[in-house]
Amino acid sequence: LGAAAAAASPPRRDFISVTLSPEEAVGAGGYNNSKAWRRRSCWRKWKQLSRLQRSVILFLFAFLAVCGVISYTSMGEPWKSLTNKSLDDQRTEPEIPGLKLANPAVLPAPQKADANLGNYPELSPQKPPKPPHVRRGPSNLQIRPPRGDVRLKTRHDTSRVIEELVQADKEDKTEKSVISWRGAVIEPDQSTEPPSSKIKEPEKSSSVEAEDQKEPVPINERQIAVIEAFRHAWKGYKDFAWGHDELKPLSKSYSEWFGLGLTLIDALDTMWILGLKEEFEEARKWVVNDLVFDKNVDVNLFESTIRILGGLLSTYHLCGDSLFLEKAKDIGNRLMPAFKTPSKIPYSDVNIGRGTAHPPRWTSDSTVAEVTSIQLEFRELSRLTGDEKFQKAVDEVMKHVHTLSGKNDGLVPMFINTNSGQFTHLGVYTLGARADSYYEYLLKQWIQGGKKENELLEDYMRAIEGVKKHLLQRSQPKKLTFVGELAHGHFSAKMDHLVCFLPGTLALGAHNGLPADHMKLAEALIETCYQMYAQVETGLSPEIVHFNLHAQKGHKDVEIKPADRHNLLRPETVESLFYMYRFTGDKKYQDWGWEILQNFNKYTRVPTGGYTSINNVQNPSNPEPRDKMESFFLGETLKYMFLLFSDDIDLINLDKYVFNTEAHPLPIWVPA
Ligand code: DMJ
Repeated sequence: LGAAAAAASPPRRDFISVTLSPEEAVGAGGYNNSKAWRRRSCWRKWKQLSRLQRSVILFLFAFLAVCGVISYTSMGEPWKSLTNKSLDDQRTEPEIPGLKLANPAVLPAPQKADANLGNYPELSPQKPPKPPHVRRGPSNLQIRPPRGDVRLKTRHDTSRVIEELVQADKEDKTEKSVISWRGAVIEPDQSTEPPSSKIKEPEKSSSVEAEDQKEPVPINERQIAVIEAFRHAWKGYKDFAWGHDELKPLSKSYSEWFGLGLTLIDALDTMWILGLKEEFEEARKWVVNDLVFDKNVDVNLFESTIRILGGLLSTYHLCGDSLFLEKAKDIGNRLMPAFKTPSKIPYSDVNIGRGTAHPPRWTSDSTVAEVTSIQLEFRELSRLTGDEKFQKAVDEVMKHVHTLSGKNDGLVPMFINTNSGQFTHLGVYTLGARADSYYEYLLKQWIQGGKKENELLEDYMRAIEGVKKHLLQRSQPKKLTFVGELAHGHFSAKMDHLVCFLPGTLALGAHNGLPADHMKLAEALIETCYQMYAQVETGLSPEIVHFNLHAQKGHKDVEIKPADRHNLLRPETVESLFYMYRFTGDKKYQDWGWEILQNFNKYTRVPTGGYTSINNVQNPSNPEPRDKMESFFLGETLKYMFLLFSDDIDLINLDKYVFNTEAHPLPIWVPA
């Protein structure tokens, strides 16, 4: 075939002829990219080849064609059977070992959402939600003791704890009941592998009807105060920043970050939980009519995952409206280009309109917290859609990070390179910015997946041991236990407010069977986080504190540097107070939260609507408003306040839901 083709080809010429037509001479370089130009150019190049070169090329083409015919014949049968299946059943990507995906896909058929407010009978601003299993009062709020007499001392003990937990989990398999929450019904799948639970169309099952007859837990004065605060914040957003990312309450305008209505999306599930029917409906209409992701805009992968994807997924679960799942799928797909890197460690930024991704301009590193705190959301998206690519991408990141060297007793550096996949800037360890939610998501993924993924638990347990060994210290004079930082062997008594997520996470771990000393540590740390507010003039915490390690006359435990004395309305302490109250029933946690809410009202509330970040928590007469309300104030801070003040453990039951790092509750696949 090759020889025949070669014989048929025209004889080689010894000269090159160049003919420029007017069309070819377009522009300075005489180049235009028209098809005709490209065709002629190819033909000329072909003619310039020697006979031998042409023969080789033709032979290669022939060879490839033969291979193609052979492989078509051998793959014919499976291909035929594939094409007979529905689109949803076609899985061309390899299966993740140990992962059974719902097959066929579990995405519920699109549900027509009602614009009519009357279709949310349980949603009322003045009424509490109707939870499935109403239990009242703190008497039910107890720390569940760790299974067996499990105590953690050494690494060997860590593996023993894991083994014991796995064993206990096996023994603990009991009949799981249907979970319901305001219409969304989830039937936990009894099979052992995630993600395989099936989300059903919102419908009233008989068990839900029975539960509806139970007495609702009335909301209390403090919860009403949270609703009032939310409404005030929402008023500012609605009046001056509607559909934009963040409210600037003083200048009565807005700021854009991604141009995707960030505050509105972040606040959707908060409105649902607070029972703000009208506000929710209005926001939903905006999502229907105005939320468009096909935009030439760069978004941060982590921030848009936790706020937008997380917010849409949790709203879908709470209200059962498939609109939110469709939007979640859309943004999820648009974020996927971030994973196309040499190492599969995602880039920090994605252009969601163009489908391109890139690292920041100055580096090819991503931050460790960012690439390891998108898993809950993408895993859940896989479970709901039946499309495994989302989970596969994020699981790969976790598996890779699990194997990396450069950790210090489970503590991770803050940066990871997207080309090499290795940690960079080694030797610096913090539980604050750039590493924080790595630790949080180890535990929460383990919980989300039904406590079966041992590598996650192993990494979490090791990390907590690392915290105890390297980062814990006590301050003077009050002997507050705090988490400092380690830089190349030097301890620094610096603690970000961000670290205050840790007591809540530790308490959640203890509630899920991890050692009781985790709860002890949580109790000590939440006291410290509270003191970061209580020892400051406005009663509001600064962004960063430094603890005194030596007693000095007239000095408190907490010192604040001028550059660190701002407060961005962050949620972490209130978040941890919520967990502590849920698991202990100790009212002091509610009282601390109440103090904080009052101080937010006193120093950050803007009379014309909205709340503002402030620059100086040490100056009650002028806290220097910054003119910005972060979306997480509505998404997280006020939501955790409302939950903290509630005595209804089924108001987002922590055995059925796990909160993402932006306070968006996602279902636990195999609930406890
Ligand atoms: C939120 O976006 C998330 O809680 C994140 O994990 C940390 N930063 C803010 C709140 O402080």
